[in-house]
Amino acid sequence: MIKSALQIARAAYQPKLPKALKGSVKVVEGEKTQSVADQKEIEGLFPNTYGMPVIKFEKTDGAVDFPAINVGVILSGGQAPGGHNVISGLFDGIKKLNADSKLYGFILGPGGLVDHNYKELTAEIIDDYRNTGGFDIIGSGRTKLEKVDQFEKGLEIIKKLGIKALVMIGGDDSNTNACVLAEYYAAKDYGVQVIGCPKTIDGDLKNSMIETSFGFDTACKVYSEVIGNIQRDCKSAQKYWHFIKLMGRSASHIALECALQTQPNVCIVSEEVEKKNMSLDDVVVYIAEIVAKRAANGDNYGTVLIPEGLIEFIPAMKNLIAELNDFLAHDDKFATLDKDAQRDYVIKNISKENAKIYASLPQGVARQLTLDRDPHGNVQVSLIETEKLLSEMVANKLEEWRAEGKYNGKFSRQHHFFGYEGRCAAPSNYDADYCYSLGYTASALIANGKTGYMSSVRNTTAPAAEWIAGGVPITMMMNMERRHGEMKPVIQKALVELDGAPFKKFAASREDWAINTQYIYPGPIQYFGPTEVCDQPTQTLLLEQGK
Ligand code: FBP
Repeated sequence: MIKSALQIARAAYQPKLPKALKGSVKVVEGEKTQSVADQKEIEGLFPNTYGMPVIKFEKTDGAVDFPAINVGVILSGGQAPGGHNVISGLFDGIKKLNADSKLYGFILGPGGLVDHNYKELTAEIIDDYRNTGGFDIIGSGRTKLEKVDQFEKGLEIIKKLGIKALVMIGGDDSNTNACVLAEYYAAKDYGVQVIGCPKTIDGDLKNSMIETSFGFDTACKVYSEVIGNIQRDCKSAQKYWHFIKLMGRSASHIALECALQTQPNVCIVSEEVEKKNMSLDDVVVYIAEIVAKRAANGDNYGTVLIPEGLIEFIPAMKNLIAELNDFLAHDDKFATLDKDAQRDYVIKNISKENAKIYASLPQGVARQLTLDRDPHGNVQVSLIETEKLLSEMVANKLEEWRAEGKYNGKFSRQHHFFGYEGRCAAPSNYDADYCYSLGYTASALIANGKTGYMSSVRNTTAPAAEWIAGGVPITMMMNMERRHGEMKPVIQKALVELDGAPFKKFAASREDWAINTQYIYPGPIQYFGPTEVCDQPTQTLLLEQGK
């Protein structure tokens, strides 16, 4: 591997650990737990892993003799900065227990377990990946581990390699599957433990016990750096409006965090759009009014942040997408028509209400809604260029207002999408420390015989020495939700809370940011330097913790 100068220097960084993990640990058990909702159903589905207590680790004196253990690790779903540090923390943790312990990585995600595709992660390999971004040490994948034959196939290789515990590093769905697997292996008495680790840049896997998912910090810092740079360019030239779409799937945590870090002129929060039952036109009018007000002050420039999942949160668009999914799934004629005929055909064959919305959409977006579909036949919402959709509709609205004499400005547009460039960045100090601690904690959970737990590290806005390491039963985070037409137990996704401190801070400032240019330029992530520059957690976390 050819290494950059930063990679070489950064390899020497020793991630910080909570005080409790620095020597031998003892388990302190809390109260027994319940699932967040649907307690009866979840308890019935997880009789062996339901109701376990939250646990935390405390330092204890004296070394404990521990036999060598073999552990398997899987990276699941989208990349998030810090995954390599979870693995290095886990590696160091099991080696500390016994130098003969071994770590096996399953290749390209959960599929690697089922297909028996693995490699042993030796000290030499681990050292090459410490404090680096990416998941390329073993690769990741989106295969869902949910069927009994997959669990049994996995067990064959687990037995062959003498693996005592599996660590699943993933988002809400992967950790749901980890919990189902833990329950299955416990029910069968196979003697295999399963531990989860909270990963996703989207920031939507969090609750009272999991403060944040790893990768959110670094990804938001990368996006905020570039948004800040664009804002400075924008203010210097004073000639463009920049429409910036941000990754994050459904929840708007990334857009909100970037807004708090950079103070753009506009940031749309999908959860608010849904709550206020806003139409697409309402969103367009909201942005156009800010453009017009700024133009009246001579400011024909600005920035607009748009969360990736917005379209699905606009109730009318949601209905349109649902009808299109259904209509196109049962139609044979659409695919045989040419482009223009396809648009007319859809307009004639869907409900009047939805046809009106469909007809009002720019050609390109209307086309994306009917063409780009996933293997289940659903619209791939993340491929819809919402930033272009909104900017085009705002331009049309402003032209209407110009004709009515209500607007007299210039509106030149630029478009951006920030997503993949943030997912594999070298982890910030926060993520490097947090991930290493999560991995190390996973090793302590394994050593203490736990299964069906998610590794948890809390109090992370305090110095790392004061962080609280422990485990949370995954069943505690579950509720029943309809998936593919069936009620299933799943980890509840955390959306932006409109009565939460981060949104409230944003809502209280946004009018000022809209009209009085108040841009902040966060600059690039710093890995070396003063702690107030290098070790800041996200604004979201600080505000949530009242700091
Ligand atoms: P995870 O939920 O698996 O962490 O993935 C997050 C994410 O980056 C989303 O923000 C985005 O919508 C999606 O993955 C993109 O997926 P893909 O990498 O398959 O294009």
